[in-house]
Amino acid sequence: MQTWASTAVPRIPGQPRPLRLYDSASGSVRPTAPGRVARMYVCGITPYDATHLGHAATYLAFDLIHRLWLDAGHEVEYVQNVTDVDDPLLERAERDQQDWTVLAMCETALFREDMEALRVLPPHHYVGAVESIPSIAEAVEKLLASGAAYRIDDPQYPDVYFDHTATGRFGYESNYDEKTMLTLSAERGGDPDRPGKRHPLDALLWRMAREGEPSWPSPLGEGRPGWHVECSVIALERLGTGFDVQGGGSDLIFPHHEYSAAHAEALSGDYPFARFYVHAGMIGLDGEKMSKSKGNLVFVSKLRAQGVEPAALRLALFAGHYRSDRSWTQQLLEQAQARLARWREAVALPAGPPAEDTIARLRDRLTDDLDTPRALDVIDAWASAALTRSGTDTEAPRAIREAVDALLGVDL
Ligand code: 5CA
Ligand code: ZN
Repeated sequence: MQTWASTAVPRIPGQPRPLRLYDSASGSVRPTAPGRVARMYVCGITPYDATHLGHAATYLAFDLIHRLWLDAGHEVEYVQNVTDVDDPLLERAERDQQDWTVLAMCETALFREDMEALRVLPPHHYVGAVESIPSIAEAVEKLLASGAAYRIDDPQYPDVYFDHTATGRFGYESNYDEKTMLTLSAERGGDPDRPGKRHPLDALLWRMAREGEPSWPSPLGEGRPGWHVECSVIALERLGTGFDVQGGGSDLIFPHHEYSAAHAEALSGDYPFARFYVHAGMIGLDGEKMSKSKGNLVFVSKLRAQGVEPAALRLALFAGHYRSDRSWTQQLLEQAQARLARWREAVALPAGPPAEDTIARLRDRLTDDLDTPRALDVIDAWASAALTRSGTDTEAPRAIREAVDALLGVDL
């Protein structure tokens, strides 16, 4: 699929730091240790509605990882998918009497525009589920052949399911107990109670064609793929196993990332699928998670149309830690706009305090599990000092502007 346009990232002086991140599987903050090429997969959107601030916050968190690896001298190979066929998309198209392919195309185009406006560095491979169907069907055949998958006991729809015990490691990514897994599975697109499965935790790999649903011919029989295997196959094909970061929002910890890892590990015989499983907290509005199903959404495109600067959205979302669940408020936006104005005023001065220490501290805080609230404080302190005319370094304003651009993606 077509991706979106990139912005240039300035190189900044000084000593980069290794990036430390919280990994859901080990439950600890550890240093990432990519090779020359850092490899990242971030789960993309299901394009049935416009990009809301929750999506934006999640992709901005992974944009920081991208930028910090670039700063540390790595090349970054970044893959993102688009779930351009799945139940929620088909249900929305049906509700609105719209062609599901047109809905997916329009919402994906709007997402690209929003990401570009937010200066999110684009993935190198932007891959749709539909275009991946032949590879997914091949992978499901392989899982059937190895005994990691089976046909459900249902003569009308003999769908293919994954035996969740196939790798012997199921549960290592989320660390949830079985009761929690069953509850979350029922809430998040799974079907624990479907009759004919060997175990309630076995997950759908291939859904045989139903009347009125899109389907594709395959050696498995006409049908369409399950959700988790889409990401396993797209990631394995582009990045192989043992890549550095698998990412998404915390609602993907289970079931999605648990099954994506299990499917991929059963397919490849290799472990781990990803070295880090990184999850961003949920953005809410008025105390509830912002989600398409609840309809309490604040759209990036609407804010942009109202004249809100994407740079202010970045600063507003970075004012909280990426892992914490947090609420969007008008006040958060106003504080970010004021901060942006202050920073701009400071970097427009002919001189300021030296930038080296500030840049070193900015790196320290960002590489400490993306501690953006404390990173913003560092720039606030420099800006305050500059605005009280306490510095004489004529190079400093440009150096700060470039560091804020490279590491935070904020254009001053
Ligand atoms: N297509 C799948 C992933 S393969 C999917 O979850 N799509 S999505 O459109 O529902 O979500 C896209 C990304 O935004 C996911 O990483 C999801 O975890 C994240 N996300 C969704 N809602 C929120 C929210 N309220 N706050 C933060 N992130 C969110
Ligand atoms: Zn995914």
